Amino acid sequence: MTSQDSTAGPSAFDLKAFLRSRTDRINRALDRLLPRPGTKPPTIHRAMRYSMFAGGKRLRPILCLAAAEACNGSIQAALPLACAVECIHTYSLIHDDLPAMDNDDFRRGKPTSHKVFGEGIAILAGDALLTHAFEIIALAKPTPRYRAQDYLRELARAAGSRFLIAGQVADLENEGRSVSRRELQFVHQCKTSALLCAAVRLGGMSANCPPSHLQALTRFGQHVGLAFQIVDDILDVTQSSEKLGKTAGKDARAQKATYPALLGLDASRRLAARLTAQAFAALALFRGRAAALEALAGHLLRRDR
Ligand code: GRG
Repeated sequence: MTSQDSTAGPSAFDLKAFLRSRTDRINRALDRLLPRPGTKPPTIHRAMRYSMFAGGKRLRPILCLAAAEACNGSIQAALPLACAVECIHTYSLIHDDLPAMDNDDFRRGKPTSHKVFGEGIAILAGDALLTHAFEIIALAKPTPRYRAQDYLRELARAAGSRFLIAGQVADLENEGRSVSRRELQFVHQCKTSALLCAAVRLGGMSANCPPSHLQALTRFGQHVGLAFQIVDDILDVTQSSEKLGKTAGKDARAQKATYPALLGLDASRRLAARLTAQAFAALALFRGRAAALEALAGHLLRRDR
C-alpha cells in the first residue's frame, strides 16, 4: 500500500453532507453567541462579525464536533467549545494580517479587517474575539471527568505564550535567517497544531471521554495539525490568490522558511501523507466510530484551498 492509498479514507462516509450540516450548525451557533451587530458600540461588533462570517472553512470547530461524536457525545454539548476555538482562530488571523505582522490585504476572499475598519478597530476586534472565546467557553457544561476550569485551561494554554503566541514570536524572529527543520516544526506545532489539537481534545472532553481516548485525540490532532500546515505551505506555492482567498506566493517572496522551501514539493507531500496515515492510526481504538475524523483528515490532506 502506498502512503497515498493509506490516506484514502472510508468511501461510505458522506463527507460533503457532513461538512455542510456541521458548518450550518456552527454558523448558527456563532450568530447566536456573538453580540448583535447593532450592540453599542456597533463598529466593534460589526468588525467582529465581518471577520467571523467572511467565509472561513470552520475546520477547527468541525473537528471539535467530530471528536465529540467519535466519543459518543452530542453536538449540542460540544458547540460552545467549537465556537470558542473558532473565535480564537479568527482573532489570530485578524492580528496576523495587521501591518505590524504579515501585512496582508486579503483574507477569506475579502479585504482584511484593518483594510475595512482601520488598524485600531482591527486590533480591538481581535482582542474582543479572544476575550469573547472565554465568555463562550464558560457556557459549556461540565461532565463527570472534566470541569469548567479544564476547558478554560485547555483553550488558554493553546492560545497562550507557549503555543499560538510562541509560534508567532518564533516566526517573527526567524525572518531573514536560515531555519532548521526542527525550528520550522516548532513554529508549525505552536502556530497551527496546538489549536487544532485543542479543538479535538475539547470535543472529546465535552463527551466525557476517558484518558485513553483523550490521548488518542491528542496524537490525532498533533499529526493532522502538522500535516495541515505542510499542505498550507504547499498550497501557497501551487495555488492562486483567487483560489485561496488570500495572497498566494507570499512565503516564497518573503523567503520564509516553509516545508516546500526546506524539503521540496514532493518530499513535503510525502511527509504530509505520512503524518495523515499516523493520524489515522491514532484513531484505531475508536473502532469505526471515528469515520468523520478519518474522512476529515483525508480531506485536509487532499484539499486545494
Ligand atoms: C496571535 C497574531 C497571532 C498569531 C498566531 C495562528 C497564527 C499565529 C497566525 C495566523 C496565520 C497563519 C498562517 C496561521 C497558520 C495556521 C493556518 C494555516 C491558518 C489558516 O487556517 P484555515 O485555512 O483558515 O483554516 P480559514 O480562513 O478557512 O478559517
